[in-house]
Amino acid sequence: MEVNASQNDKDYIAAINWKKIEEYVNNGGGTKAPTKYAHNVYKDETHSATSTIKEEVLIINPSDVPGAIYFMPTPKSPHGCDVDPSGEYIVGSGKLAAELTVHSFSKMLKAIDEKKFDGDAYGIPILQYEATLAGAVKQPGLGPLHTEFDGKGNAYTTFFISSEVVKWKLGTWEVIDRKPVFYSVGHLMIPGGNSRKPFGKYLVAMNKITKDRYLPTGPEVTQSAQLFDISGDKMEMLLDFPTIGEPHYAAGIPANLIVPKSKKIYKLEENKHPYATKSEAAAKVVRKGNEVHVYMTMIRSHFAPDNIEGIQVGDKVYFHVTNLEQDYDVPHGFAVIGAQTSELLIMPGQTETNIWEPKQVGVWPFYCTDFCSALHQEMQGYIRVSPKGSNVPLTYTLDGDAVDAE
Ligand SMILES: [Cu+2]
Repeated sequence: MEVNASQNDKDYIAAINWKKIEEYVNNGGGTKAPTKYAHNVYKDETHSATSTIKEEVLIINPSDVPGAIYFMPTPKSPHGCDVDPSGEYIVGSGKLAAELTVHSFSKMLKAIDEKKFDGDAYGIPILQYEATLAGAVKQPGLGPLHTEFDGKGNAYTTFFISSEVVKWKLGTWEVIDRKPVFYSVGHLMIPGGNSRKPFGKYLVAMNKITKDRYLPTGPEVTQSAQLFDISGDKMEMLLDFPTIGEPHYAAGIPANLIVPKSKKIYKLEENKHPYATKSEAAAKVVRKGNEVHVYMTMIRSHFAPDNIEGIQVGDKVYFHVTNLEQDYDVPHGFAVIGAQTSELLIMPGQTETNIWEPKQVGVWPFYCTDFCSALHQEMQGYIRVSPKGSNVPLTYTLDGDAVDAE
């Protein structure tokens, strides 16, 4: 696919007028095709998601919607396609091109208006190359991939092959600065750098290949990122650090936009999870055929109930666990030895459910998996699993007192 993608002198950037497509759909356009996909919706108040399986999808053939899509020819396998904060410049990084091609939004609209076409592809009109061209950055580097902007008229493009970030000026297309990175940079991130109002003080280069930079800890070594100060004319590297992966189109914003909106706890009185247990006194164990529902609470540093008997091999045990803490940064974890599901990490005021199907007779511990207090290691309980058909009654302890199950 890559070979086919890179063999032409020019490929296309597609300009899509989604409003035309919306209008077409609202007027009954498109064809429905059978499919199967899950539509998942998470609800904050129940701390859980519902899945609806949808069996139909609407398909739009763009050549049926006049004016919806135009192709802009762009040299040599464009990779990134980034629009500057003003909305005027569209940077198409031809991975194999000697120049960095920049299209003009206003020239594109004019070319559409004047029907400056150069044939079509797949029924989509191709705009004349010269008619949309804003300019080109000459010999910027090798292998341009992605561009972000500082909001002060400058663009920063990553070059995968020559391993560098290049700063250049919008409109004059001159290269202002270049800094080597270690190595093979893909995406980059300026906080707000792909928005209309960048916070253009810092830039993070995300590098795919590190080779000799860090300890050889396995067949794959860690990837790397580099933080630059871009407030001056020249970029200055502040920090070079190992990282995992190269997040695609990572975005950043100043911390003060996040801090006041950060969630501290889930309020217990707002918890509408159908299996929530809002006090230790309400904790209980209920059998329904071979299903056992354990309504459990957790608070520093114990579970309620904490000792359960009368579970049988072949039962399906649902632990509906509510964290009763109403204090910031006090999650508790829940795991059972022998469970084949993953553990739970439950935030203050939240309810989550874990399913356990005991396969063997014995006494099985369950325990908190998130260090919560000096007594964290003591935050545990036990479940006695009896053979299938056993007459051991279903009982449990609450605060040391034995209780018979419902
Ligand atoms: Cu805990």
